[in-house]
This record gives sequence, C-alpha cells and structure tokens, in this order.
Amino acid sequence: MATTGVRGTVRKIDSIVQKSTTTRINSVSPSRMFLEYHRRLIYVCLALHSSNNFAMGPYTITYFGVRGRCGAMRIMMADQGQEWKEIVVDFADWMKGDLKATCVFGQLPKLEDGGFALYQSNAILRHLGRNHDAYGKDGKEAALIDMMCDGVEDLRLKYVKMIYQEYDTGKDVYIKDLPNHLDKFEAVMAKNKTGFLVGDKPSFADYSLFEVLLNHLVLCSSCLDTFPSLKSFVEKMSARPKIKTFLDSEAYKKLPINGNGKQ
Ligand code: GTS
Repeated sequence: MATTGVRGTVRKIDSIVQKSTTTRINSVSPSRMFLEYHRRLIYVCLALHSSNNFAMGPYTITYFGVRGRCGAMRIMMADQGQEWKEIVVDFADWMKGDLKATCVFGQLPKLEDGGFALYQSNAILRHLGRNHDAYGKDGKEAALIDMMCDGVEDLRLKYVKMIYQEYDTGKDVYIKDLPNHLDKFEAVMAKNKTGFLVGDKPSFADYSLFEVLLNHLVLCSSCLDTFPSLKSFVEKMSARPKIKTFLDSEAYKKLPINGNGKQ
C-alpha cells in the first residue's frame, strides 16, 4: 500500500470516527468500534511504513493511551520492522476491574505474542530481545545487557516517582541530581565505542535507555550537553530510518509521555 494511500485511508476513517462522541473502544457501537480499531491499526502501519517489506508480526500490546512503559517496546518493534497491534484501554473502563482481574499482577502493559500472554514491561523487552536477536551474541553479552536494562529501570523508577509524586516540589532537585545517574551510562557507552551499550548492535537495553533519555530531554533539554557519548547515541538512534518514521508518526506524537500529563 502506498504511503499516500494509507494517509488517505486514515483521513477518511478519521472523518467518520470524529462524528462519534467518544472514541473509547469499549463504549462505541460495533461499527464505530470497527472503524476506530482499524484507524489505530492503520496508524501503526503508517508509522512503520519505511518500506513495503515490514514483517507481519503476531504481537498485540494492551495498555493505556500513554507512552509510559510501552515507549521502549514500541520503538524497538518499529526499529526491528515488526508490525504490532494496539488495544488502548480507557482508564474508566479499567477501573471497572474486569480486565485488571485477568492480569497476572493486576497491571498493564500486556504483550500477546500469538496465544502467549506476557506482563511486566522489562520481561516483554527481554522476550522481544530473544525474538529479534537483540539480546547479545553470547551469555556474557546477555548478562551485561540484563545489567544495563536493570540500570535503566532504576533511573526510570526515580523518574516515575518524581513525575507522579513529587513533580511540583522535586523536579528541580531531580534535574540537579540527574548527572549523577547519567554519568554511569556515559561511561559504559564511551568505553564500548560502538555507539551501543553492549556489543555492536542495538539490544533491548539500548531501546530502553534511548526512550528514557528522550523523556529526560523533554524534562530538561540540556541534560545531555555534558555527556557526548549519550548525546551522540540519542542522535544516531533518532536517525535510524524506522525509528525516525515512528517518532515522526501521529501514532507516537499524539500519546502523552505520562498518565498525569506531566513531563
Ligand atoms: N512493573 C510493571 C511493568 O514494568 O510493567 C509496572 C506496571 C504498572 O505500573 N502499570 C500501571 C498500571 O497498570 C500503569 S503505568 O504505570 O505503566 O502507566 N496501573 C493501573 C493499576 O491498577 O495498577
């Protein structure tokens, strides 16, 4: 399908969907639900439309309408040329509890890989890493990638705590302390010299770090100015053609970073 054809189809479906008073997937009529569902699928196709040869993948992400804990896995799938579907859960529907009761830890995101369901965002990243050869070339590289992913998770948890619990009172302190966390990643990146954390191609830990750094650049646009290796990493990852297409897509841009609107 040509890009203009996809855009045209999205516009046509958008104009029909806009007549609906709501876009919540669980509260629209079956025909509107069908249109909205396919509109979202087309956005995903469009986001990945850097060539006509992207893989037809078996993945479905179920999550709220934010980047949140799905940012890294979406960027990773886009870069791997892997198509996926999205089921966007409205928080009011989530609060009814039916879906929550089916989730292993009562939380989202959920990734479905065919009939296989997986929860916990970092377990999902690892699964994608195994499936897409982004988990190192041997056991030692895999262990280092695990270590880096856990390091990114520590930073992500600090960021999430500040965003959701301390934004008004703790943002400035957080930004002041940020170099003490970023310098660890800078040292690893500078030492490896390949432009990636481990080995010579991107692993799931790189996608996770990249996504966390993008969020931090929104929080503080100068935060990488004293970290040349991290700055170059973000520039190079952003310029990878499939990542660029995804980051430029409406599917990505329309989603807030966090559920409370703070960033
Ligand atoms: N450790 C989990 C992961 O990494 O997947 C955390 C998942 C989590 O906190 N999910 C939140 C949730 O489901 C949404 S978000 O924080 O990722 O935006 N919240 C709803 C609830 O009822 O707990």
